[in-house]
Amino acid sequence: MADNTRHTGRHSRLRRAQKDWVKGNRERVQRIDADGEIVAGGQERMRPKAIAIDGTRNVDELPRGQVIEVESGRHDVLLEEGGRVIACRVKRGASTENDESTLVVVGDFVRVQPLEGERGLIHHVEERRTHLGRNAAGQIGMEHVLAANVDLLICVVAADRPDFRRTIIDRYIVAALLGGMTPLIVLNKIDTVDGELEELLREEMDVYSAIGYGIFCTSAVTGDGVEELLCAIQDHSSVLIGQSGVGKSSLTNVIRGREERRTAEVREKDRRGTHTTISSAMLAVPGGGYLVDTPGLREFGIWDLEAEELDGYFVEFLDHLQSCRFKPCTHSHEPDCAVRAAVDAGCIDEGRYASYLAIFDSLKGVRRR
Ligand SMILES: Nc1nc2c(ncn2[C@@H]2O[C@H](COP(=O)(O)OP(=O)(O)OP(=O)(O)O)[C@@H](O)[C@H]2O)c(=O)[nH]1
Ligand SMILES: [Mg+2]
Ligand SMILES: [Zn+2]
Repeated sequence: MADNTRHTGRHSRLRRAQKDWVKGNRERVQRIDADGEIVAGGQERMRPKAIAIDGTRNVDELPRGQVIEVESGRHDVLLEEGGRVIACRVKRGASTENDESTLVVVGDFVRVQPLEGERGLIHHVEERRTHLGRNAAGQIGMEHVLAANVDLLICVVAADRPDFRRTIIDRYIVAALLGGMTPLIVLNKIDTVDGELEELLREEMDVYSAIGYGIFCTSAVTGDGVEELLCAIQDHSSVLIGQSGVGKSSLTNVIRGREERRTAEVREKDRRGTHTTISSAMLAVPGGGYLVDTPGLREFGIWDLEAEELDGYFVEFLDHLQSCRFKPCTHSHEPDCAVRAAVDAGCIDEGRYASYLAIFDSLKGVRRR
């Protein structure tokens, strides 16, 4: 397992310090006027703000719930008390304990003001224990969070597109570790290949089991490997991630034994999906735990990691890092680099090393020819 404590870049240190400051000064920053609106205290507009729904109550007294489904502006919240699900909107100026990121996502714990007709208003979003985030395209300084408070990240790729880029899996793994989750890798649609190609793909997957990650070769059509996957996720919370058409919703349906999530054929010519799933939904897993099905992604950029810190998120590099001649070493061109020596000696997989270089360059904003 990668050592998450290496995540100590300037940016992250600054954000942590800011968070600590806000926590320590919560009392000072919350002052509520007679209409229940927040009035910034001595420190202007520091977050988290406490919002009162009337002059006397603050968010801590509002019912608490978890967001179990998000679809274009509608957030279904399961209330802790009574177990009701209410359809919520987010209050303008709602407060959050998560800076620079998507305000409300599936899995978030929130404080809501129930309204008539099984509806409600989200006033406050609690700090996320874990999260799956990526770089938000076009939004500088914002993390696009896809799900929160789940333990396992299930990275799905499909065998009917054996051209899947390994860097995709490797990016998901880095994002999982950054967000405090354990990655699992699923090669779905294993029924679509046989013979040598199947062997080659299974070998590719073995690279991940060799470095300690759970791998599952599944078929949502024949049910192959699904029982093993179910055992691994039972009693845990997990989120499925992968490109459109790899079979996330189909797997969700077979795992749950019900055709609840809509699925659709991939395009014949390139086997790409058609972005069928439009909501992120948290669903119960038989025997315990829950699973979040998400819409397929086109791009997945890593958020909030300095290129120089990337090596700490490649678990199999960790034993070698101290032996590089230069410190820091980028493991790309430096002489006497222990990581490159380990690649040459066959101790580190070449594909993983190639992914490291590609991700390193993307974090640096460099394009390798
Ligand atoms: N042969 C085969 N087809 C599969 C398998 N899993 C899914 N499919 C098919 O692949 C297509 C896409 O599956 P979905 O479950 O909709 O894919 P998705 O990942 O949820 O896609 P988005 O919701 O668009 O992100 C459907 O036609 C499924 O029937 C599998 O294991 N084997
Ligand atoms: Mg889907
Ligand atoms: Zn090195």
